[in-house]
Amino acid sequence: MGESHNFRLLVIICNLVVAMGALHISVMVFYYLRHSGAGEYVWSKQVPTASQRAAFTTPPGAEDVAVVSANVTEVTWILEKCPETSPHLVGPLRVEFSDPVDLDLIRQEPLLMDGGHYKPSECLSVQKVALIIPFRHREQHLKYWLNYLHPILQRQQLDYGVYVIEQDGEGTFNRAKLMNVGYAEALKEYDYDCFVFSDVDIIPMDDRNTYRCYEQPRHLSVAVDKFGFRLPYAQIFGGVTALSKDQYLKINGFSNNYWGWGGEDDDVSNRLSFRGMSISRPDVMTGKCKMIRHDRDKNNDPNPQRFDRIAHTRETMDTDGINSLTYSVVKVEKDKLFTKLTVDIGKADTFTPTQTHI
Ligand code: UDH
Ligand code: MN
Repeated sequence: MGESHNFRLLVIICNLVVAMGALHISVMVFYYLRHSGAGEYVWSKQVPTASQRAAFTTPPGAEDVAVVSANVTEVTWILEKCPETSPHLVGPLRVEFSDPVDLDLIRQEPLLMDGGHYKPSECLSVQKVALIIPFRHREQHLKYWLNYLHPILQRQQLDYGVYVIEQDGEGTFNRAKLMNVGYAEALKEYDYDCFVFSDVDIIPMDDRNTYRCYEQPRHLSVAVDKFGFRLPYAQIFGGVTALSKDQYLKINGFSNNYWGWGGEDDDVSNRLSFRGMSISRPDVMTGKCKMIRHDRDKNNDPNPQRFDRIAHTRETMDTDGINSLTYSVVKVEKDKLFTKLTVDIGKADTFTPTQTHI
């Protein structure tokens, strides 16, 4: 009698322990989900359906939510779209080029993937942004760019990839053609819907200047220290700009024919107005930027043809652009902080393509 009483007591205690364990786990799961960033979750034991999976690959904007499945646990939840304004922004930033740079510190960000790719885990980015940097012999500038921009882009909750497009050889530099190459190569890797083209030496001084695309093509570097923190002229579209895939294709990308310094940015500005688009900009406080001081580069002297070329954008833009781009990739380097493509873009007029794109 006493023994069976003890046994029943033991069973009750065991059940209690199991019940408390279960309660503990449920509470932990509940709080884990509550605090992992997204607001609302649907908890289910099912793997996603085909249409739910399709929702995940649908371009941002087309769907309100995407379904992400964790295969291991077969748990499905709904990850909400990132908010219009990221809660991580801090506003004005200290940008000093005399400060030491420690890129290994930047490389430690756990969500950063090889090739300079990142996407937030807490929400679904509204756009997939490729950052394209035309480049040659500016190693020190690139270090500053990476040091400042990665943390900013992460605070902006962007799904992004960094592409450094290096012109091979010592021929005359062609900034706009390198940007076309960046567009084409980035799209081979990922379904980007927004392209931010940035000089390697321009750093934003406020993280509210979001490096994404807008209703109209965006000029982001509106108040550069070099120009006294104001726009030098109304139609300027150089430095840092953002175009959605649609906006870029509407203007047939950029001209491939501006060799040497100058004019290619005004040509883009012409293309935009000929296709009925306008330039959008942040306000001058948000749009403050610093440019690293530098001398004129070798093999990038002012292009004497530039005035003549920008006078003829309307006639040339349909046949000179992404639809006529030729180049070949000479080398690919994957760093944790960027993908660097060294490309042969030929030289003015006499180029014989070894690879044709589009
Ligand atoms: N770029 C390179 N390597 C080059 C030339 C240009 O990487 O040899 C890229 C780089 O991303 C740079 C961008 O092209 O930021 C634009 O070139 P830039 O910086 O020369 O253009 P900017 O408008 O004109 O700064 C500077 C003219 C030099 C003025 C010198 C007087 N102090
Ligand atoms: Mn510069």
